[in-house]
Amino acid sequence: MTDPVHEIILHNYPQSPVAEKVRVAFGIKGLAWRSVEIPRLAPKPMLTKLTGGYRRTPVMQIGADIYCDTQCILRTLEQRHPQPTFFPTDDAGLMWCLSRWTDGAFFDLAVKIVLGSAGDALPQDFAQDRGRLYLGQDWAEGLRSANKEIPHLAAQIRAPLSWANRQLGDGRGFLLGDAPASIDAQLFHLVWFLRGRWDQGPAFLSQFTHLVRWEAAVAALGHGTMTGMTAQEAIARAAACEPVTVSRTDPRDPQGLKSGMRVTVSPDLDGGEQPVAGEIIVADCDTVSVRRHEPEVGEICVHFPRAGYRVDIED
Ligand SMILES: N[C@@H](CCC(=O)N[C@@H](CS)C(=O)NCC(=O)O)C(=O)O
Repeated sequence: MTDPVHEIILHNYPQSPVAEKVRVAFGIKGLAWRSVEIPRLAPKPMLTKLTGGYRRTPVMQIGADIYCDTQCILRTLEQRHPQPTFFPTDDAGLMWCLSRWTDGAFFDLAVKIVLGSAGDALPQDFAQDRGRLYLGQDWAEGLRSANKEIPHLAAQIRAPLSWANRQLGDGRGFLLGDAPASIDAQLFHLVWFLRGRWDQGPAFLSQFTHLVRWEAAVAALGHGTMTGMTAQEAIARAAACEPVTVSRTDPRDPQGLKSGMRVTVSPDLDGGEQPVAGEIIVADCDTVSVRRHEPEVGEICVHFPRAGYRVDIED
C-alpha cells in the first residue's frame, strides 16, 4: 500500500476531458491513485480551500502539495514515477512544445465545436460558466458565431487529425512508436471529447481509420488503479502533511522572482478566474509555486506551470 504522504489524489469529475488526459497518463504509468469527485460548476469550496482559488479541472494533490494544470501534473508524475517514461524517444523537448498546441489552439477549437454545436441545448448555467471561461467577456456572441461556423471549425480540426492519422499509418501502436507517451494522452483527450460530446463526432472521426485503431489502443491502457476518496478526507490529508517542496529560484528569472516574494498567479487568459495569492517558493522556467496558509488546513504549496500562467508581484 502507498504511504499516505505519497498517495496521488486527483480532484476531477468523470466527464472532464482534461482530467481524462491525466487518467490516461495514470494508465501509461500503471499508477494507483485516489479520486475526489468535484463539482462541474464553480463555486467549488472544498477544492479552492486547497488551491487558494484555482477552480479548473483537474488538480492533483500529494500530501500538502497541490499541482494545478495538467502540464504541471504530468511533469510531476514523470519526476516522481520515472518508469515507464512519458518520453520513450529522445524527443521530450519537442513533445513539450507540441503539447502547448494540443492544450492551446487545439483544445480551443474542440471546445468551440462542442459548445457551439450544442447551441440552445446547453443548460444556461453551464453555457454561462464555460462560455465566460473559454470565450471571454463576449462569450454569448462567441457561442452564436461558433454555432454558425461548425463546418469551418471542423475543417480546422480535420487537418491536424489527418496528420496524426498519417503518423499512425505505418501500423505503429502509439504516436511515437510501440510505447505509449504523454503525447498520446495529450492528443487522446481531445479526440475523446470530440467523440463523446459532439453529435457529429463519431461520424467525423470515422474517416481517420488509423486514429480510430489508436484510440482503442490508448483506451486499452486503462486508468491505473483508482479508489475513491471524499473531499473531507483530502483536506484532512493536506492538514496532516507538510509541503515537501524545497525552495529554488533562478538568478536569470525574467521577472526577478525570489523566494518569499508575495505574488498572485493566474491562467494567462481572459477567463474571469480568481488569482491565487502566496509567497514564492519555486520560480524557474517550468514552474511557479507559492506557499500559502489556509485556516483549518495549515501550510500548503500550490504549483503551476510557468508557461501559460501570469505571475503578478504584489506591492
Ligand atoms: N490548461 C488547463 C485546462 C484545464 C481546463 O480548462 N479544464 C476544464 C475541464 S475539462 C475546466 O476546468 N472546466 C471548468 C471546470 O471544470 O470548472 C490544464 O491543462 O489543466
